[in-house]
Amino acid sequence: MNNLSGTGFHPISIGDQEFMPQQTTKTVDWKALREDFPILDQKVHGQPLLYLDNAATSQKPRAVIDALSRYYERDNANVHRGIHELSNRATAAFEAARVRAAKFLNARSADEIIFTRGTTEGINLVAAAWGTKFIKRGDKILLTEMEHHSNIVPWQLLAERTGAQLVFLPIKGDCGLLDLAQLDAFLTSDVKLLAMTHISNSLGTINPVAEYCERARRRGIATLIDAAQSAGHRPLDVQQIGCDFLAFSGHKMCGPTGIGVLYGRGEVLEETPPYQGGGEMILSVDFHQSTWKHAPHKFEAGTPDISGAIGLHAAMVYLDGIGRDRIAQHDLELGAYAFEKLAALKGIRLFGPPIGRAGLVSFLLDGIHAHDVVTVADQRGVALRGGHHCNQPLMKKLGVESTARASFYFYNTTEEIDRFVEVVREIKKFFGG
Ligand code: 7TS
Repeated sequence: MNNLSGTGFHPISIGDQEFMPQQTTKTVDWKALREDFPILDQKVHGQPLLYLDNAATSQKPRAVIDALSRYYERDNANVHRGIHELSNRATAAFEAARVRAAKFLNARSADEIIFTRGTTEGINLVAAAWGTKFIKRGDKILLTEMEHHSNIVPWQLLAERTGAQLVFLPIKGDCGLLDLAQLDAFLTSDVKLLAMTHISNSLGTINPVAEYCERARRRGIATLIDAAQSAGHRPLDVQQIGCDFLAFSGHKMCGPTGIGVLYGRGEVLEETPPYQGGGEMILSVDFHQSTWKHAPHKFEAGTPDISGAIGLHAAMVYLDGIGRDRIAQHDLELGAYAFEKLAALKGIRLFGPPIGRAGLVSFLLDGIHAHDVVTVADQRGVALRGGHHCNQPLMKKLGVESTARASFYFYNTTEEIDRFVEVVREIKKFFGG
């Protein structure tokens, strides 16, 4: 189904079978992989593009772009409805993506995979459907201080509706680590849910989520993992993590925008009511009442993002062709390299852990606004991000309004980080620092 072209490590698909090419070397030629990403080969403001905004969204390899155009050129039809050839093809491809997502997460069944628009919708689905049934007045929802707005605001809305209360696990200073030793004290009997991020998009902290889930589970507390920043960056195994829910976005891991996955443990999904009502999710409809399909279809009302799921399938195959363990190692190396190079500069404040960090760095230059850093960097062809990164409460805790952030993916190289650090040096000079 996915005839992947380009360089690097690619599984070859024949029919719906995947074959991994024999890898003769343990190392990946990261530079060669860049050729799979047409967008990287361009100039911005007269300089070669240096794309360091991968935490916001990643670039797309040819394999994903081709899967999308192939679908629209040959197979486009609505799913689960027709009995004509194109509809059957579209349905088979859409459901094959679900099976592949289950394999990607090591879920027990494809029925545990719900297609969403992304992480944000996945978390909103849990808050609206599961939360409305299971969270009551006086219950507590435990979050952390490093959560993205999409793992705060849905719980605030739920708390407003139900009279529940939000509690936040604190982070320690600029190094941005949680204290696992503190967790037990927070897991009181009124806590019904622990919802936390795997990797912080501002700090680069990697949380040991399996240990958090294990302690919560021992007390009968439900768990949700925000895997927006981790799904495309490291192997994920929902059974090993032991969570009830896990959400991620396709667009941050080489897939298209508009598609994401919510994993829900089978038993939990069965007792969770529907999210939205409409076509596709029902067994039967009468004028005054309806019955629902089983999970996952009861959570997927309306025409889904069919091409998005197909593009996401190609992205998962592509990433596993490289090896998510290798990508994680490359992330660690790039993160450590960038942190060390920046730490050697004077007048810079760095956020997040010095070691064991994800492939991103957040920083502030003394006396220079993060937006000015990003604007000048852009003039030199370097795409950074400046702002609160949808982490306003975290920024408040750190005592800042914003940070500048460089976030890497596997197609970034240490040479690019050298160029980025050189640009940061120039910016300091430009502003008289
Ligand atoms: N959770 C985390 C940890 C994130 O980093 C993001 C997006 C989301 C949830 C939401 O993902 P979405 O795909 O549903 O929007 N983070 C960022 C970022 O750091 N810069 O832009 C978006």
